[in-house]
Amino acid sequence: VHSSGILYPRESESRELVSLDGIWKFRISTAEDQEDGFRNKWFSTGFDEWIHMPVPSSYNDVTANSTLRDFVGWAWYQRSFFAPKRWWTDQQRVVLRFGSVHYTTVVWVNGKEACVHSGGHLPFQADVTELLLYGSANLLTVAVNNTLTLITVPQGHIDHPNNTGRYPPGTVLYHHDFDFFNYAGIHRPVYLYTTPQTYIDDITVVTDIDDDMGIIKYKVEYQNKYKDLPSVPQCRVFVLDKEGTKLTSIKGLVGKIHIPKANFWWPHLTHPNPGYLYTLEVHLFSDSSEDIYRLPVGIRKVTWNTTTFFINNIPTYMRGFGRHEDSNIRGRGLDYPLLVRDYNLITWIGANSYRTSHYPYAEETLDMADALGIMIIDESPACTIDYFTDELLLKHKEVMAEIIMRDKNRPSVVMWSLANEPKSFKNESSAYFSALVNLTKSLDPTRPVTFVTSQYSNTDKAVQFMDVVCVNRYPAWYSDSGHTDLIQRQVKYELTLWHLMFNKPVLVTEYGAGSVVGMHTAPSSMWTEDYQVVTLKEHFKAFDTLYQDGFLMGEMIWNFADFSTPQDSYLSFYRIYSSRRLQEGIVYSRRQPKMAAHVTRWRYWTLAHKS
Ligand code: GCB
Repeated sequence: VHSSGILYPRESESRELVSLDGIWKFRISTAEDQEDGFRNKWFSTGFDEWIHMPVPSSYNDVTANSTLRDFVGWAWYQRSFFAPKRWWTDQQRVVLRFGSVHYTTVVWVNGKEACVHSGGHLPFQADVTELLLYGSANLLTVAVNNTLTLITVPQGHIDHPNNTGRYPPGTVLYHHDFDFFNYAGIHRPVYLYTTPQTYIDDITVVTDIDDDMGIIKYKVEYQNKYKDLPSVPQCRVFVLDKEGTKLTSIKGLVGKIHIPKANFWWPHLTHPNPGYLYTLEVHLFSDSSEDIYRLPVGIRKVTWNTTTFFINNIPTYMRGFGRHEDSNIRGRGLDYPLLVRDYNLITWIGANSYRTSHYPYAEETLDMADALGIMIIDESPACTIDYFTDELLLKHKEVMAEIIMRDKNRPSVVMWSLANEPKSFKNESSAYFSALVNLTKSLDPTRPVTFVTSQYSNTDKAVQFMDVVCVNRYPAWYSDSGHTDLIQRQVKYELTLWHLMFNKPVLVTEYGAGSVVGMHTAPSSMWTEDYQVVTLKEHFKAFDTLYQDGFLMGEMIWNFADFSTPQDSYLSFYRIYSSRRLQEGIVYSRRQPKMAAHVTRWRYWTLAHKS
């Protein structure tokens, strides 16, 4: 659990920011000797052999080599950089921050260990002030291991088969139960940034509305690098509107600001000006310095009852998707053109929401959701938990604390999802999820908490603790394949049962069918675009009747775009395209629409105009 904040690095009058993204040196450990890099101290000697590797990116798909695509173990990155002398003379604190590295990471600066982190989708940082050489070159080394075990989040399995007739000695078979490729590497931006020695460590904002008044409650936490502050620093906080005009200011590390006739944060297509963001400009004064940090703030209120979800007291129906951070070549690496293209497609289709299935997405990605008014269900990386142990629970709690620390201030984040499709028919899932909900609520009492189930209302042991029922269902695809004629009946029946059983709003977090772009038949048959369209349309009809019953909170198609699946998964023989790319998207991997995107667009814009 973070003992300190993890604010996004932003430059200001008191902070410098240097990007370390680019082409790094890269090599992997040999299959027979996973410890070679540690033993030979690659972190101080440098690499003798290496290839070029882009950062940020997954390393799996950038070469034409299956060894690297399918690699499991320690992979090594290295680069050098300069730290200006003035950072030292100005007594700056220097922090090295990674947006995310998948999964277990060790970082060295000039041969000395700077930090260790485990967990693939969240930021971490280290104070490197004392490790740097100022005014000369510094060597940065990152070792990353993508091995998943029963106590990582997500869980993975490694088999050591002992049948030497079929497998040579030493064979390692790697499996996981989740349905996406386990991309690895330095996935998000790497920054060096500076702060004064007394610095703003964290800001927490909770907003509320009262008639047309916006209310911002804030708390600023500070730290001093040397811990011996002579006096408590002074704090002054300004609120700026979208145009940058200062509206008001207030003194104190903790406070409550009132904005009369405020512009509230609204979702896409519910208001002429969705995603309105104010700026909270925080100034922290100590005896010798001033630190300044600007935080975007959207003023909105999230509430829910047993049937309905509200934004700013208005019933809000979610029209959206499940997604993946996935694309050709770069895998899960952050890519700005792709990011903007995806949002342009999402808003063109008329969606107002998506779930960050099945892990927390990049901060840069959520920044755009904040600014465009896209509601986010922020999901932890706990996909398909199979074995519920105390050790896993501990790690899972740590991950929830890290997600909330990172995303607590985002207006776009309207719900936390603890997990996707855990084996929640098992009795032990009950105590596990009850503990996790309690922790999440204690860290953030303002947002609903859920997890996404694939169970049935009479088999699930954990949905009872959640605020909202989120279910994944595949009628006419995984069950009663080919029978699109059964969809309406089955959807209505099952969703109604869920509501009757738990008396909570119901959100369909996955449904749909796979299709290969350009493949058509009449009548429609599985894997054609026609079949995908029929599947969606039958669901739309079912949702329309349920909508009138009043407990349906929204609909999310699986998936926004085609994504990669591994060849060694239990599902791989269902998967087309050398089992490598799952075709469930309504846009395909080059981010162009399939027929289903046009049909969804028609649906979502119609829904938006109805509400
Ligand atoms: C699910 C999973 C998702 C899969 C999808 C499928 O229920 O949550 O990760 O990709 O089904 O098609 O198997």
